[in-house]
Amino acid sequence: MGFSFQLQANCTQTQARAGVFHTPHGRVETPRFMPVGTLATVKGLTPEQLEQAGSQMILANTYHLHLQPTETIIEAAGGLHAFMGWEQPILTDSGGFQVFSLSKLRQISEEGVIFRSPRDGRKINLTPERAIAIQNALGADVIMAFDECPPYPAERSAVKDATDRTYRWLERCIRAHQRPQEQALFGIVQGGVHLDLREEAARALIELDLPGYAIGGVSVGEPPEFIHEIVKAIAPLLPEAKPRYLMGVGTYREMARAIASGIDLFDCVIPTRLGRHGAALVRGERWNLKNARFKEDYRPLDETCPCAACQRHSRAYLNHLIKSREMLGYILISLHNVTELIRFTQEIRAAILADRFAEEFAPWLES
Ligand code: PRF
Ligand code: ZN
Repeated sequence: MGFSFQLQANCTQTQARAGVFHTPHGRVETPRFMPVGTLATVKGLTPEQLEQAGSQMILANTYHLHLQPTETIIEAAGGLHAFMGWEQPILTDSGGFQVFSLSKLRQISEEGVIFRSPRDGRKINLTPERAIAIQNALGADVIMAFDECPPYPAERSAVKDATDRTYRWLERCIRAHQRPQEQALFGIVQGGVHLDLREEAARALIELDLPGYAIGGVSVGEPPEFIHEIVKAIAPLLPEAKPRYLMGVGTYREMARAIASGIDLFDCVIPTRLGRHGAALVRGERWNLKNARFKEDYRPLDETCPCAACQRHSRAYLNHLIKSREMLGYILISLHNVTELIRFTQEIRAAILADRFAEEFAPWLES
């Protein structure tokens, strides 16, 4: 029952930690990468394959599920877990970020955001109260505050307004939340590239004593050095005994460095997006499987990888499938990519538990 975060080890040379986040649908060992299942499906993968890939918590999106099939349908099915056949932890993003990144014709006010549905042009009003009501109906273990993610670059004054509004919206989210025993509401630190705004936002959020905290508003087009600078300054300010989640980040170097600053959770569409384009993540590199160099390469993609794509098939077979646009090719590469990124964070976790993270991952930690 309920939520708790148990710290298991602290790295002696960095701020990295290993822990276990307990949720009503089971445990999440941290640090850990979470695959993205926007529309209640991690594209191309069955729940069984997700389990084999080592997924513990997966993501879904309020914005997309509200438009289709709607929270009414999902609630009537018994919630997101039952609807999608995934009995392990789920996190839903609030829709704030997706409205800003996906819909044109949006109007932001203190009340919330009005936008046109990209499906049928109908006007939709998303407010902190609506975003929480939808997430309460979806029933994920972790729900996210409704925030405003300012673009990059943006005027400092605009970033300050968005950050302050995000705080006022958070207060409304907390008041609107109907299921705090079953769903943990995480706050989101915004503030763009302005460290003073972010610090102020983090301190105000901490006062609200939420069950977890996220850093949002990064990886929105700014140079990667900004991500590291922001995470290094803000993650250590967040409560040590609560999970820390860096939203929308899932590249090897950015994850390794964020873990070194004390981040526990990540999500990113990269592994499935690349998979759908026939690109595999192999030990930090991206390989386009369409490439003729794989035509007669009968070795597995990565002989150290436990996924079905690597255990049963060859690069030559994957090359053939992708060249023939066979859907199995995209599925196998997505399965490999998700397995690979989760495995990367699992290996980091094992290294932290053995207090060998700084040495073993040194190449990833350099700037
Ligand atoms: N806010 C929310 N979701 C997000 C982000 C954010 O800032 C980002 C930014 N990296 C990804 N997903 N609610
Ligand atoms: Zn593999």
